[in-house]
Amino acid sequence: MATEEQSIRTHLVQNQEHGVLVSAEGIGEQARGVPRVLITMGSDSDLPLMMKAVDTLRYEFGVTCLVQINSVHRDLRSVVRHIDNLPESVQVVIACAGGAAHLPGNIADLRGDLPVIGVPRDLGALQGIDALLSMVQMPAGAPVAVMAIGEAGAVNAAIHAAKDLAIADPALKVRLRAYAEKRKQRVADQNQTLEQKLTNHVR
Ligand code: RP5
Repeated sequence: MATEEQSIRTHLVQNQEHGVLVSAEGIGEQARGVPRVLITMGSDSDLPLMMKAVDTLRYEFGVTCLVQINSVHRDLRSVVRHIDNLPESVQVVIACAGGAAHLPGNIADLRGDLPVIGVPRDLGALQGIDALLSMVQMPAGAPVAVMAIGEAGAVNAAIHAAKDLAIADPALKVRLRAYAEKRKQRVADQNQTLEQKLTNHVR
């Protein structure tokens, strides 16, 4: 296993065409582990949004990712090459795009063996409605699990990917439960300060 991990890492670090490795420890050579999730997007203009998914996976769940730009409208052939040659360790794909967002659906067709989660970007005249509908209306046979438009979608894509991995990873299940507990705590905290907020309210 150590040798297999080493060969995946060496391949990725030496060949940026295959994406950039990201983990809680760092980026590229500083990253640790093998990538379990591919986070891909049509343009690096999608990156600020998709950092929500990257950071949720690496910091909340300790999942190492491969991050890669793939444009089906600007360089379709390289998308096919990349997606056909993903490291074996990648078990889930998160794909973001805005506008006529064909990337997740195309990946779902190319990789019948991997779950694909789509994140529609809030962009342009239609503010993500176009991307949402492009992703969600897949024909039977090539499903894309489509998240909400924008930031909530990017975070939820990471949680969904962690849940997919947790099916065969009890330690990840523990981290998912801890994450859910933190959300509950937020409600309890808000109730604690509620009386003060009501008192401060000026009519
Ligand atoms: C899509 O077009 C990308 O995913 C991005 O959301 C959008 C705009 O791309 P840029 O023009 O900013 O590169 O394919």
